[in-house]
Amino acid sequence: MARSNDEVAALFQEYADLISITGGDAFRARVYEKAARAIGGHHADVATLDLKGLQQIPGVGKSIAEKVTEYFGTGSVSAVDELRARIPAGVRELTAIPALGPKKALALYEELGISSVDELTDAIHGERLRDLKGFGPRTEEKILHGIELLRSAGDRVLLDVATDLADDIVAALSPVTGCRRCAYAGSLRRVRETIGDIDILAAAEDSAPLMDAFTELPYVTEVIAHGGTKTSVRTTKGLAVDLRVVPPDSWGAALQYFTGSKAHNIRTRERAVHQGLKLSEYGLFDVVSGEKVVSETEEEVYARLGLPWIPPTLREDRGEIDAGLRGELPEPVSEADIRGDLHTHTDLTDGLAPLEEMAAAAAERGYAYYAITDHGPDLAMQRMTDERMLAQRERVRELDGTFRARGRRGGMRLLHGVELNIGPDGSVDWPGEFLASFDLCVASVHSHFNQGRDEMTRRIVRACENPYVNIIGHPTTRLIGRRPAVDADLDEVFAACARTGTALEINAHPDRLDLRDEDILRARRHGAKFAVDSDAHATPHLANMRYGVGTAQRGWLTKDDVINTWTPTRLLRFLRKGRS
Ligand code: DGT
Ligand code: CA
Ligand code: CA
Ligand code: ZN
Repeated sequence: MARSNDEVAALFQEYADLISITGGDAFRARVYEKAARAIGGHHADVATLDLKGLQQIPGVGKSIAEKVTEYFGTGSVSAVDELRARIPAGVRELTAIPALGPKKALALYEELGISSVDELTDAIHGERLRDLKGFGPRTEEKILHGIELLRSAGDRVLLDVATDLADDIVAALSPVTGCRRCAYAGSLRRVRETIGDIDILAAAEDSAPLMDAFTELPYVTEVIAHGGTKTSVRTTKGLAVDLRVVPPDSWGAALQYFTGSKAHNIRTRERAVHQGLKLSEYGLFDVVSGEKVVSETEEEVYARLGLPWIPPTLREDRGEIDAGLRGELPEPVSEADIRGDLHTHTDLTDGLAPLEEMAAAAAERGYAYYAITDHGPDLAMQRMTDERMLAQRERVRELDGTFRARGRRGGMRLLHGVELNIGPDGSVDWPGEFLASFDLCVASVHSHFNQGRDEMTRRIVRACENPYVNIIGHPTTRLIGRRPAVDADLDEVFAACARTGTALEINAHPDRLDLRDEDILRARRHGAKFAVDSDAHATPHLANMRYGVGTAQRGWLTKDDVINTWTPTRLLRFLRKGRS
């Protein structure tokens, strides 16, 4: 995905927030919010578009297009800067707290002079919010909880932000003179859901040209340390990046070491010690003679320790060493195994692109099948009706098989599905007769997030027991760093999924990654099946699949566990869910 699109999207989102905070026109704020979403989801790099091209993007008029060209011309937008100057940065930080919108943030600043998260915490503990209109004890509790969520995310960034940046850096450093190899390691290579810092590794005889090129990258804002083996910088988004350069014959040992995790490394080092060896980032050495045994490839390092090569996504000390020794490591599902996407939207509801564009982009990815699952009518703001749904179905049937999937014989199969809303009692939008005509139904919780544990458990289990519900969408509804998971007895839900033939979604959106790795491991023990879905609302989102697959790997899933790696015949049998 183009980084410039993300940058401009973030800028307009900020502008929308600033308009709201400064008491500006709510309609105007919404216009910029919409434009931010449309630009973030646009398929072409907005940095390459002229005024006319920009105005082809839905929701982008002349004045917004001009701000985009101003941004790429001068590096900033004066209208945004003006509003920024009127509001202390701390107040904008306040709006990042879940449960605290721009209006409330402004009230706190104007009435109580609060301009930082710390000041807000103090004010709540001092019960100074009580007298403000709209701030009861319940709001206080919610805000404190929101602050906690924000803090637990700490300075970590979401997976897509770090991945985009790391891909760019590797691409920029690889052609540098003398660079023999370059890749990212650390938590990013292990595909953790959030990333503390990016660890780039390069192999070269002489590190100087690489270190210099690294510090000169355009998005580097600060050089924290500049050395011969390691250089650390900070980038525009505040994210820190380490570059380590090792001699080419240490590549494998260094990659193994800096990929981690720390806990996995402690285990591998123990294995080495047992065999009279010492493992470091420079290689595997004989303790007695001090001689280097192996170091060039990761495979060699693991092999000398009596282990098969262990996929980075499994290196968390969750039993991978023992499984490796027993020859029982799973072969993790890979992105190449994925044959289709089973949860996606179009502009019939809250997606940005029409059906034809979404399907064409899916075929471009080489999918054998692809499901359209727009929102059901119970999500009232989407204004879905039976007629609209059936009209979409007709179009899906017409287009079925007409998109040629890249690298495949025959056309891509289009499935017509729906994303149902699991109501507070576990019922869904339509009765069985209507649901029976869909190829598949995803069902998700979109409301009443605060139900008690028993009620929430019963609610989701009841959805599983619905013979037409095939996939539970984003099962815990968490948003990383913003909204906690719902409170439910997940073991009971997982058992119900396994029992009823309902798949659990691994929602690949980097804000969600839901289920998360640990829950996947648990669900797998119950014998449940999974669907790795993008939940795309725009064509570029289809590529988020990689994060879902990484998360599935972290949950030790093989392709047999994931229904959208299956042949169409096997998938369709599963979707019938024992119905006649
Ligand atoms: P992060 O950055 O918090 O998302 O997580 P990591 O895993 O990328 O951690 P980081 O950046 O501190 O270090 C990168 C890798 O380097 C880590 O996964 C394992 C290795 N490493 C770092 N410090 C140590 C250490 O003290 N002992 C061992 N055995 N390995 C270390
Ligand atoms: Ca790291
Ligand atoms: Ca690091
Ligand atoms: Zn959805």
